[in-house]
Amino acid sequence: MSAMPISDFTYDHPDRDVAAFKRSVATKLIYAVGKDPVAASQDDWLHATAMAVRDQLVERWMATTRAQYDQKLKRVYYLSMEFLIGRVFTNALLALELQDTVKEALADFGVDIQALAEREPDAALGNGGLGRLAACFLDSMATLGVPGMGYGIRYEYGMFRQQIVDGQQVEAPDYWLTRGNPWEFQRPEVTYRVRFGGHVQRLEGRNASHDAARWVDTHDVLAMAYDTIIPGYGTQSTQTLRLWSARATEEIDLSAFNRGNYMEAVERKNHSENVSRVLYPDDSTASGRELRLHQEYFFVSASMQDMLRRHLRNHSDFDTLPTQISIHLNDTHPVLAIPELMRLLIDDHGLTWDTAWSHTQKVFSYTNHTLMHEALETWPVEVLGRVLPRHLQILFEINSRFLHSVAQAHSHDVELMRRVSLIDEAGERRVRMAYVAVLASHSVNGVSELHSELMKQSIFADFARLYPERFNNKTNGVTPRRWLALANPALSALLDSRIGRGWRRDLSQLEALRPMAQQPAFVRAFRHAKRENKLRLANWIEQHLGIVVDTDALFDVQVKRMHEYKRQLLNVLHVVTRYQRILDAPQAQHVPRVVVFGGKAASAYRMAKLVVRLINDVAQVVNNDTRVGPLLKVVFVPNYNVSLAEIIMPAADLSEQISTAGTEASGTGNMKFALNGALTIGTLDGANVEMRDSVGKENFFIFGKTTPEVAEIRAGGYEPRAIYEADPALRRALDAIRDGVFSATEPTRYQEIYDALVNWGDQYLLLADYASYIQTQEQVDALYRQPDAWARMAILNVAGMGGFSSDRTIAQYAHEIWHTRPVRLS
Ligand code: 26V
Repeated sequence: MSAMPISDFTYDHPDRDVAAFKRSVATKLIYAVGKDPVAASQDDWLHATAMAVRDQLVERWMATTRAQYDQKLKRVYYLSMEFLIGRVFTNALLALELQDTVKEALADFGVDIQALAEREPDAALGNGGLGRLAACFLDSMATLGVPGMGYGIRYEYGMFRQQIVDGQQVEAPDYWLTRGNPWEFQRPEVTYRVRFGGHVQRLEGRNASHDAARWVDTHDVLAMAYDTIIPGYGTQSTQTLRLWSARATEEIDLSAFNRGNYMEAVERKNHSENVSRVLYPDDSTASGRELRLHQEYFFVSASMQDMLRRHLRNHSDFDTLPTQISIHLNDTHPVLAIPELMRLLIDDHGLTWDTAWSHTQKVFSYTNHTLMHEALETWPVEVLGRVLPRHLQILFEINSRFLHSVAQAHSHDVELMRRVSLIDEAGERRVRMAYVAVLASHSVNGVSELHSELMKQSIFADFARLYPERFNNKTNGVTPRRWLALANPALSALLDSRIGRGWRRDLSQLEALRPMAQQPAFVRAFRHAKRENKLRLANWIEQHLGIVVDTDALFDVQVKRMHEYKRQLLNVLHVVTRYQRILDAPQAQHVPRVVVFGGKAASAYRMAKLVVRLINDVAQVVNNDTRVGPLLKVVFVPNYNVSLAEIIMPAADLSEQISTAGTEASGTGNMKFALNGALTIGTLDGANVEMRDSVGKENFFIFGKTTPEVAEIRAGGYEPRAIYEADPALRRALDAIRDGVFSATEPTRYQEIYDALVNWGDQYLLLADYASYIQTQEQVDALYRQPDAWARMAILNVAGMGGFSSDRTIAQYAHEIWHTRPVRLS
């Protein structure tokens, strides 16, 4: 390392004026991209501009890192299998307040900034809510100056691209790195060895610590770091996202090579590097595939080694570990970090079991993101024992000590011990990863008030009795930078002109809008902004899908992953009912609607895929029925992702948040819609409950059974067929779907959907909520007939959403769980 102080170091400091920026882009284009400007493509320009913008972030990044060291701050490590970042370019410009400068600089080169921005591929390293939350959290941690780092996997293939072919979902790979990623810094010198397989030897002899063991004969993979700078807004402070990429330990296996088997040698290399190849595209079922286990351990082991190395650079031992670091588990996917820390401290650094365990419990905290049984991770003991024998041993030891303490405290209550054991002994023995997380963490939180309560009553009931002080709630939030300032320039400009620009860093300032709901001029301007956003979406729909929609119609939107519990099918039932009512009375005064759907189905989730097909089939029939005309249009937006969300959310009039009460942990799309001035039609589920309380129940369309009612109905022998038979409108809609009205070439295509609801128990209670949903949709129509009243209500929604910033969420994590202080930058 150079001993030269930074002040003596000379380099070309990037200036921020247009002329300097032009010079910087031109230099990048020629020397880094290696392109003659006359031959440069849009992508070349994008690459050069991105690198010029990145330069502007680097000084902030280094200053932040330096200040964190100097101030000896406790660091937060956020471990997540997913970071659904989306596009980086426009967000970086926003953070640097360089939007106008870069626009002008590029215009001088004859390059259109917006066209460039739209060429950037999304960094789609996540499935849905959980991954996007991690991205919003990094943004807020950067903005608030929380010291630390996000750790994850640098997947080569992100979330699959969804194509709709003949109305059906077809998955295509998302190779997002084709043209290179200008935002990342490869760090070949930050590489760790991650071990798999092998077996464990107990240590004998006088020097051996009683607890330590030796893990030998392993197959190893290297983890190489790639760093991305996450800029804070309105501050010099930044965050780091460190993603691990798998590399083979030797470039090729020389022994195989020498035997002349070149192909085998290359295959082995590929095999190792497969670990970080692809994101598992399923946010609903824990499928238990072995590659997934390899991924989980791979990134967790590299991250733990990295943290301990950093700690030992500044501290002589591990006594200070609990006051210096905090490790947060984003769901159970990184739970192997727990036995990995134990292993490193005991086997590699010679700590005793008790000291290692005490440190472990102090540093870890855990967030649960779902109560859905099929999404809860468990790993077969057999698989863990084969892939990670030492970790299985450690997990057994943790369990045995834990069960011993339970036995002592609860007079050998065997039933209780069986229930809380980290090992599920029923059938094939499995490790319950969520229980490991709860046992080893000092804090366990849910993501909305309702979810955090249900968590204590259901999956963690026994643990909540054993360790009540661990459990708490941290209601989710979303970053106002991306989800308002970037996505909605029209509304942002209006807000700036009336309440100033401070809301970007303090979203509670939206409260100041409340009185403006009564000012006709403001209401007019607000409606104008909404219209602009609707026009933008309408243009997108016409250009990409060839469907012409009326921008005066009510834009009714449901975008999220396709899942039965989210009940896109209930929405379809409303659409069909509406269609039938229009056919009954084509001349009546119907409120025109555009119903927009978007979302990916897990590739093996048959029912979800069938619903995608049904939506597309319904769209086909309704949109081409001349009797309906502009009164009803149905649009399925293919390949819903972060960048499409940025166009869709601001254009919505109505946000559909209609999951069965008690099933959606929080939702975050619900927040993005309301923040952008949509009204919500929703159940009392997840964060909808708190949103309604914040914006006022008179400004929120709640319908359907509550969580206790749902439980009661399920307990009391639910009979969906009786509801079907008693409700003519429902019956008519379901019969049409069953009889092939929307699938004339194959009339039985949707028999299964009908059966699932009417004959097989309607697991998510669509029929129980149908009547209430339809009735509430009628109230929505009635309000939409009074545009000013609608707009006033929408304004009150925006005004009430200040509490749902991820800045608020992160501030709570920082104060109440991590106990960190923000970095100070001069
Ligand atoms: C599970 C699995 C199983 C193995 C394959 C890959 C994979 C990926 C993700 C998951 C867990 C998904 C849990 C999840 O996304 N929960 C959502 O978290 C959001 C943020 O807290 C919350 O707003 C949503 O309500 C909740 O569904």
